[in-house]
Amino acid sequence: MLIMKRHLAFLGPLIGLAFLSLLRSGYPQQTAEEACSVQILVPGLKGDAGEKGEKGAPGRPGRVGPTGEKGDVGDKGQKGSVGRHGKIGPIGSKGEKGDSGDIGPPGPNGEPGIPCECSQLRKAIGEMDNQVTQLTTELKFIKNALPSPAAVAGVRETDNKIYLLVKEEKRYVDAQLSCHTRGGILSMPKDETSNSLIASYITQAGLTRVFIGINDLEKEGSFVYSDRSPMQTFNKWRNGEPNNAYDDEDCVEMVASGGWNDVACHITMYFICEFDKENV
Ligand SMILES: [Ca+2]
Ligand SMILES: [Ca+2]
Repeated sequence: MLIMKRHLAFLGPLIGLAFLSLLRSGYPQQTAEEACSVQILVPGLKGDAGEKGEKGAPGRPGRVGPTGEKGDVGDKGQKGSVGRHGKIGPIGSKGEKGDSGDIGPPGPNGEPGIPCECSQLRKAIGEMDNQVTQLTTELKFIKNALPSPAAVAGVRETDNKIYLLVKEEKRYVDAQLSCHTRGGILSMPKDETSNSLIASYITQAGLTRVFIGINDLEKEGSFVYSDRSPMQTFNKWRNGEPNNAYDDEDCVEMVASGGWNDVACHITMYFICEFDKENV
């Protein structure tokens, strides 16, 4: 019966409507029992207010509000602590030289020396002094008596060089050795002045050619002077030279006109040595 009542409660409004429609359509024939069962389905009076429920869980956070207006500038903060040391700066310019210090006290006396046999040394030094005096006198005589020392020896000279024509027929290496033995070097014309001087020297001696100090013995085609310095822009190669003829020309001759030609090193001819005036 209870289950049925619930069904009826659900169907109440529908049945109520049907009941009303029956009244309107002129079918009032119904039993009292039927009317009673329908009346139970009408909603009851509103009940008393229930007890207050327990406090609910906190709601979700609300949206972020709009940015507020800028506030006034706050008071100045307290002074911070001293920072770390900065990087070392660049080295400054050199300062002026300071004044000299006072002269220090004299050092202690040294130990007594060993007695030497000086008499022989003194004698030798005395003899050398005499020789130097004698040579100086002779040289003075030569300088005064003749136009120039160069004329005496038959050499040619510039401000800082002396050139000597050696009239001995030698191969290139022997010519070079001969110049070394004399305290010089096989002549190295490195500019127009020295080249023309050597050329006129050859001409005046009635010669046609001499060895000069240029070669490509170490590396074919790479000419160097006899002091091993590489050839600079200055050169006096004759037309078509150097041609390394027969694949056998590594030494250099100068002809009377001043031109250069590479020749075989094993042929012999006169040669010209040069000397630094400082070393003579
Ligand atoms: Ca050559
Ligand atoms: Ca040649």
